Amino acid sequence: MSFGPVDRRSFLSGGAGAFICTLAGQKIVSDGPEPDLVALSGGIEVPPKVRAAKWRQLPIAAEPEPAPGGQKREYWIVATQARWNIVPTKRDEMMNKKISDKAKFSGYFYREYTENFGAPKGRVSMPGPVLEAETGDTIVVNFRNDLKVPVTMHPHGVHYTPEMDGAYKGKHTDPGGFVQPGKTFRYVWDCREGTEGVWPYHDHGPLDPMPLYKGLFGFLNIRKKGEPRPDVEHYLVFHSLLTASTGLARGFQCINGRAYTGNTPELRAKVGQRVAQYVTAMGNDFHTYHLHGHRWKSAGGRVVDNETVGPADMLTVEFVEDNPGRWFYHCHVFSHLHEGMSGWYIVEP
Ligand SMILES: [Cu+2]
Repeated sequence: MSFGPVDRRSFLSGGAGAFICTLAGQKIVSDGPEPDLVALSGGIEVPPKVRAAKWRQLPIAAEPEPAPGGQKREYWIVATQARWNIVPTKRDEMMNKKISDKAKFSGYFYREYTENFGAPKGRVSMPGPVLEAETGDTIVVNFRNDLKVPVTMHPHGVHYTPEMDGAYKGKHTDPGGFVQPGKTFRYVWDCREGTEGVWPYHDHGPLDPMPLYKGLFGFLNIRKKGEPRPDVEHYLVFHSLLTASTGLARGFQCINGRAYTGNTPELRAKVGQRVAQYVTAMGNDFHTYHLHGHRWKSAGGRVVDNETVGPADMLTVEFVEDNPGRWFYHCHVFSHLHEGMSGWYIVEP
């Protein structure tokens, strides 16, 4: 375990040995041992408003109402722990080689359930479910914490009151910023005019950022009311699974929790389709999103085929598909690319 400052080499190589955070007095480095988050959370004082909350009398704060013509989009989300395989095929199809490193760990996930937490909808996924709404709607998230540590859901982009921020704020923390194991909190977010776009959501509880490094992140997609959907949408998170968050012998550079071509999402589209790709980053690093055989207009209006995306930034790549074939998408930071950050994009004629 190293405690040195972040040097240029370690920063550029994906944060080997880099400082991540200090939690309950313990310094955590990216390639250090996995800290015991349950023990660490025991060393964090439960904030006064959290202790005093009447959890059974929800909602705790006043809920915003949808605008006229809008609706409540209600979700049931559970934070849960599950085994996750970073390299299920044990191969890298880009370099056509075997990846024999151990790659299974215990991840944290946002998992969607049917109404009233009836049953899980599908398998766990990294990122968590895409929460969709239109401008004028509200998003209601009934959030249950099945983990052994306090976590939250913190949204970007939408409008919310401080009670609905889902952020730990020391002694000023509201109940939604410290959802203890076994508790349920109802977040309500206002998707008013001006909040349209694709945004990340993620844990922002007292152990932040460690739960994010184990998989607690997802996407919000707020569409402008009445605006047509693209034909195909791809959601990508560029992030690292560090030894400090997996307990594995090495770190992996991941897209949606998987590393190496053949394991990362296999994106698909057909010629003529309107494609939208939403790319964000979660972690210590900046990444560059590169897509072979294609180009798009950056926010500044320049035509690009490679674009930088920083932590919690959102890159929207839009184009009409015109080039059939088997293509790569990948991060163009070379060490990231060769530690797993690449995938297939398959275009049918
Ligand atoms: Cu990268």
